[in-house]
Amino acid sequence: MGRLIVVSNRVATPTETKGSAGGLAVGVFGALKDTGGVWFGWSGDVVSETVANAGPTLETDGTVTFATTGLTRKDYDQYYRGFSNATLWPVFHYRNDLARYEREEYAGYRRVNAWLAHKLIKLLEPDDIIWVHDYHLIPFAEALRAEGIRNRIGFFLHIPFPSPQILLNIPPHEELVKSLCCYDLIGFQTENDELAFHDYLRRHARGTVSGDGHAEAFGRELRTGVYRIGVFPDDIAEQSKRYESRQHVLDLKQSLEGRKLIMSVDRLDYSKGLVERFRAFEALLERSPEWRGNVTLVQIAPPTRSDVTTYQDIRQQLEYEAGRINGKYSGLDYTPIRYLNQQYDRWKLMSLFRESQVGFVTPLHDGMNLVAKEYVAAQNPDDPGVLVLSMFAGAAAELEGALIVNPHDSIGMCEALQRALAMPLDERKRRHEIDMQALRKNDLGVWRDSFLRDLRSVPLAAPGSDGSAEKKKQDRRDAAS
Ligand code: ADQ
Repeated sequence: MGRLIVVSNRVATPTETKGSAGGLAVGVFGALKDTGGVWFGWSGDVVSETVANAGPTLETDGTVTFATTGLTRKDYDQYYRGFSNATLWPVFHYRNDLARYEREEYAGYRRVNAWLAHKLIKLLEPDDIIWVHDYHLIPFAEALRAEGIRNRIGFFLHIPFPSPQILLNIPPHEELVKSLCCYDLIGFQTENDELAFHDYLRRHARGTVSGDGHAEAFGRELRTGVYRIGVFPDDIAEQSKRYESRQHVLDLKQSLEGRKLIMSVDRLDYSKGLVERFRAFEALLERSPEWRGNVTLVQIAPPTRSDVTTYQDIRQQLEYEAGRINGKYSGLDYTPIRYLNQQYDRWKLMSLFRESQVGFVTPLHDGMNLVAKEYVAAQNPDDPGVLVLSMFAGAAAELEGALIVNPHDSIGMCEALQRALAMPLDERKRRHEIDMQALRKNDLGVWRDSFLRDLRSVPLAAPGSDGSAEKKKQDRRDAAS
């Protein structure tokens, strides 16, 4: 079996791949260890042109090589901060109102993809399979193909794929989808995302799609599939139990003085619906006076992408909302919302989840949302908390035991909180068991292994072939005759 080459915008360090019980880094690293291979991408550093052009820097751990490169300031601004996070991210999360489009940034995005692909080629062997992750790297396979690479290349999109009417807002939408069609296999988080992609191919690219996920467009044949990313639930359960009596949990418990706890954890991002969530919590205090002074919302939200203007705006808005609501409902010994802009260690988060009565996860749009899955897995099965989950998180399709809400309906969310806070033990246990079964059935290993199995089964383009749909069909006819 050939090696696995993983390509992602950021590469986890060898230490990060070992430090947590269920992170994506651990899942991907597990697959790399099985076959040996390379994890290639940006180091996270902004460097001079000389340093950027010198890389990649190689670090090995057993049979796995971590190959990273820095980006120049211009590349960072155009590829990462610009087109990836100020155009693709908002549009793919249905926020055209927050998106901007600059031709130079798009040109930079394609240039960096081509530059990265060129760097990777030196590390490739003919029977490697290549697994590319996420929206930063849509043109990556096309750039490899342009340099004559014929290996199997798969792509997994971690975020939603928008419906065509939304995607059309990005001026080079056709070029982007054409680039996607250079992959052999494209994986989506949910059926809705896959359908939206098929819809684009049929209606805007004169493509064809067959029931089994085979598609043909822009002269290329490819496969698509749904691969729901998961967690390792039993590892998380074990971790949350192991740390439940640590000092940070005891401190929190003591400070709550018997109040119920609602927990929310997100990156500080406008797609996560934090403002709407704060307002739903406000509605709870407004409409249910019995909960005033008796329930606390802890929102952990470390800032990300803070050099993108829209992220500075959402941060300001949240500070205002938290201050306003706390001003209205605080007492001398009670603060309703504890809003923390900090990154926490995973094991700490899991044990805090276990301590809370409600997990409040209400993104406006989210590819999957692993926090929702982690919250369920971290619960004490004898006294579990209740997950209140947005219908627009990919996880909602799997977690039938959660109370599903519309994040635009603050009264609806408030009613779900009321129900969750008052839910009898029997019902909580039943709902938790349903969700744990779903998490076990489709854990992180299933996600990874099924994607890689499907990628390995894609027919390889014949030597000398240009990999086009026509040539592949001819190869099949030749093989059959
Ligand atoms: P994210 O948008 O980052 O990921 P999510 O899946 O919820 O969203 O979180 C990823 C991880 O970050 C989780 O393991 C979580 O525990 C951790 N995390 C979040 N906030 C944290 C904090 N304050 N401190 C420490 N850790 C924190 C993208 C897509 C999602 C998709 C994932 C995986 O946007 O839709 O589920 O990729 O495919």
